[in-house]
Amino acid sequence: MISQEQIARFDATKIGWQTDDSARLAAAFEQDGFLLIDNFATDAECASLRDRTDQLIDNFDAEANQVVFSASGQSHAASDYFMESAADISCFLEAGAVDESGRLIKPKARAVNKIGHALHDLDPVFAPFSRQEKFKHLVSALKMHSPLLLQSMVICKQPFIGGEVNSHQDSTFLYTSPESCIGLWLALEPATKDNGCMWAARGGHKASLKHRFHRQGDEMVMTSLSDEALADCTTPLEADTGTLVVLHGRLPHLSHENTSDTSRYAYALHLIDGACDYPADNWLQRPASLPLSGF
Ligand SMILES: O=C(O)CCC(=O)C(=O)O
Repeated sequence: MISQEQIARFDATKIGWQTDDSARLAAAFEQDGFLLIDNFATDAECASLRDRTDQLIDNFDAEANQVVFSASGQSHAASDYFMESAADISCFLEAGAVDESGRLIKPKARAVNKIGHALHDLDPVFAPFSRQEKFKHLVSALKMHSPLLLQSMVICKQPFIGGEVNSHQDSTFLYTSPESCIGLWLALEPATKDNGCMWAARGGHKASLKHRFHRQGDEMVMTSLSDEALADCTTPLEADTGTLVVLHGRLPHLSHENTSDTSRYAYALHLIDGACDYPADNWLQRPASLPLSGF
C-alpha cells in the first residue's frame, strides 16, 4: 500500500515549462494517473469563475429545463437537452432538488448539479480562462501534441444536496482511438473529504477501459469492454482553491455526496488529441457551426 505522503504535489508557481520539470510531471502522471498542481489558478481567477457560475445559475430557467443530472448517465442520456449541451451552456439539476413531477423544491441557487458542456467555447469568462498558455504548456508536457478542448463543466456540489459521482473512467464518455482524454479539474474553492473531494484509484489507469458510453440509434448505451473490476478509489485528492487535478482518461475516480454546509465548486475541462480518431457514436457531437479547436 502506497502511503499518502508519497503523493507528488507540484506548485505551479515554481514549474519551469521548458525545463526538466516537464519530464517530472510526465513521470508522476505516468506512475499515478493523476497530478496535483497547487496554485495553478489565482484566487482572483477562481473568484471570477465562481461569480460567473452564480450568474449562469441565476439566469437559468429552472421551470423550463427540469433536467436532472444522473451520474450513471442513463436517465437523462436520451434527452435532447443533454445531447444539445455539447454545443451549449446548460444547467442540470440535482436529483434531490425536484419532486416526482420534476418541479423544483429547493432554492434555484442550491439546486444545480452541474453546468456544461461548451463553456470553454461560448462563455465570455470561461472561454478566455480555458485557452491560457499555462494549460497548453501543461498538456504539451504530458505529450498531447494536437490538443482539442472537447468538454467543459462546472460541478457545483452544493451544500447538503450535492450528489455523488460514481467511480468512472473519463475515456468511457470521451473516447478516442487510441485513447487520449485528459481531464483538467480545477478547485474553485477548497475540496475536502467533508464536502465531497475527488478520490482516485492511484495507478488504476494502467488497467483496461471497462465501459464505453455511446450512441446506438436514438439511444445511449453503456457497452462493457472488460470484465476486470475498476480499482477502488482509496486516494483522496483534497485540493485548495486554485489547485488543479490532472486526470488520465483511464483513471477510476469518484466523489461522494456533499453532506456538509459548504459548497465545492470545481471547473473541469476535458481535452483529447486531435491526431486520434473521434468516433461518430460518441455522445458528444459538435455541429459544423461550432467545431472543436485547440489553444
Ligand atoms: O467534480 C466531481 O465531483 C467529479 C468530476 C469528474 O468526474 C470529472 O471531471 O471527470
